[in-house]
Amino acid sequence: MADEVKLYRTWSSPYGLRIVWAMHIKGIEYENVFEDLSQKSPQLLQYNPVHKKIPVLVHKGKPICESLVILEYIDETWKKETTPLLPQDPYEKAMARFWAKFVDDKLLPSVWSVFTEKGYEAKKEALVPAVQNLEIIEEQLKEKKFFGGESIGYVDLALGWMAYLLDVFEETITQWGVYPVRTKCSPQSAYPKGRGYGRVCNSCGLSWGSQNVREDEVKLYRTWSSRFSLRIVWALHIKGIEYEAIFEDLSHKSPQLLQYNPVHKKVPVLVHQGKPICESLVILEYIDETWKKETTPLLPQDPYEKAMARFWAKFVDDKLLPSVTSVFTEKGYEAKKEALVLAVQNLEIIEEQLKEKNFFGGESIGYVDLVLGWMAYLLDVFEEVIDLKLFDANKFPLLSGWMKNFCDAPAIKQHLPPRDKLVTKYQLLHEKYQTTSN
Ligand SMILES: N[C@@H](CCC(=O)N[C@@H](CS)C(=O)NCC(=O)O)C(=O)O
Repeated sequence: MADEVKLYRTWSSPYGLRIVWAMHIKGIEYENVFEDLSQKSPQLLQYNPVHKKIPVLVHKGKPICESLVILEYIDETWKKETTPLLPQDPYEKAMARFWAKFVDDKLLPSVWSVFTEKGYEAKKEALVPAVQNLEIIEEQLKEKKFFGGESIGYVDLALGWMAYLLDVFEETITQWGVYPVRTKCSPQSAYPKGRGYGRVCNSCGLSWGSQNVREDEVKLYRTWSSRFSLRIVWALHIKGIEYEAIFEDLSHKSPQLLQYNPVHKKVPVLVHQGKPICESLVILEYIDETWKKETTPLLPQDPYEKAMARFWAKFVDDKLLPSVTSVFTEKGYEAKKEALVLAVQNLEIIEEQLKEKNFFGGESIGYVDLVLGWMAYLLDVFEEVIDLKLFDANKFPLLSGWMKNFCDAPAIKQHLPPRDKLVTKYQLLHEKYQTTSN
């Protein structure tokens, strides 16, 4: 059937359940294909060769992997079915993406580690960050029934595992008591609803930034070398958006940075019309959705192509970047060589995606190109500093061509950090990694 929808999942996977719930909310008919993860089916391996994980949604014969990516695909593909899962306003949408990412990157791993840690003391210790993360997410529910407002939305689905699994965990690990969740004020609680600029926290009266923000004001908190910040610099220049750059010293973070990004305390932060957006992938989508007419969109318009771009950007941040970074951070030649194996495997995977294309975005630089941009100017800096060949241009002809094309593009070329300064910075960092004990 042309419109066929299949969901590869297990009966209990919380990631799979996100999709089940979304499909039922939207009223979409689909077939469940239950996997035994100790004996993955050839179909699963074929549909998700990169991660080999469920859930996979197969729509019209085409697979979509990664639950957060699938949720957005569902929302964009079946638009008319119900209230959208994600808000329509670009800022509210960015907030939803930020919190779903927080759930997956911080909250879920911290709660899970309480479950996996051995013994009472270790569990109690692991509980500290878990409770901190719960406090942070508690804040987001103020005056709301659901994270999505009146109805279940994207963040509710992302967090759904907590609603039925916490007390199962508690019962399993009998030491884990019920912890009262304190409430305290944070910038997020002072975020405006909708598009107003008066940001005052309802519970403590803390006012948030100036009330008289210029309509179009754009500020970027960054450092001169941050790989994540450069993604935003490039995107703003591609779109031709005027902005003010605020350079941070990460060893002495400014009160503004801490105020704007209290959760991660990291750059980049984009502040638009006085409202902060954090996390580079979230910021890139925000820029694309806010300044639509400026140029070719950074993300494709077709929901499936868009899901693919999100999948590959996530792959870069979750797999490729950490694997390349670990070659840099590992101590000694042998350990580096070992780390290189995984990095090269990931490079092979990404090389495949460039077949018959100049850029990941097609004819012009797009979302995935910006996310992968660090590779184009940093790999040979790493090679020089660690004195080890990371990247063989003959083995990766497409990536090698892409790196050149990317760095030659005017919006990028004019906004690359000076190479000698990078070498000095990474030399110092490398020395530190090689000499400090873990
Ligand atoms: N996932 C974040 C990562 C941002 C990040 O790691 N930024 C670094 C600079 S490259 C930072 O601000 N580090 C400060 C710290 O960790 O305290 C994003 O994509 O924006």
